[in-house]
Amino acid sequence: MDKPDFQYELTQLTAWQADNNALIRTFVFDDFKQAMGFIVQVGIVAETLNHHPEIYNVYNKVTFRLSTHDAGNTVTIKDIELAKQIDHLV
Ligand code: H2B
Repeated sequence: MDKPDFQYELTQLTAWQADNNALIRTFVFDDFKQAMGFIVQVGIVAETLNHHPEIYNVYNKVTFRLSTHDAGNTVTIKDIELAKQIDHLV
């Protein structure tokens, strides 16, 4: 029963915006140093999961865009897992 689980998990990611086959969330920090530190933490998680976000940074803001390239740039359970782990870092 993969599909209902997937849809349920998606509804639990309230801080993420589902946009054009991707999950998107922007984090705002006090300064660039904190933003960089967060990116590095997310990078470690991404390596552990072998699933890598697109990362966009402007000074104290970091935006992650999650999609699965191997699945034709769609949102899969891998993106949901990465989003959950990113949320746990905050
Ligand atoms: N990250 C993302 N976001 N999507 C993928 O399809 C993907 C990945 N595939 N990280 C992984 C790496 C794959 O290319 C390697 C070979 O496992």
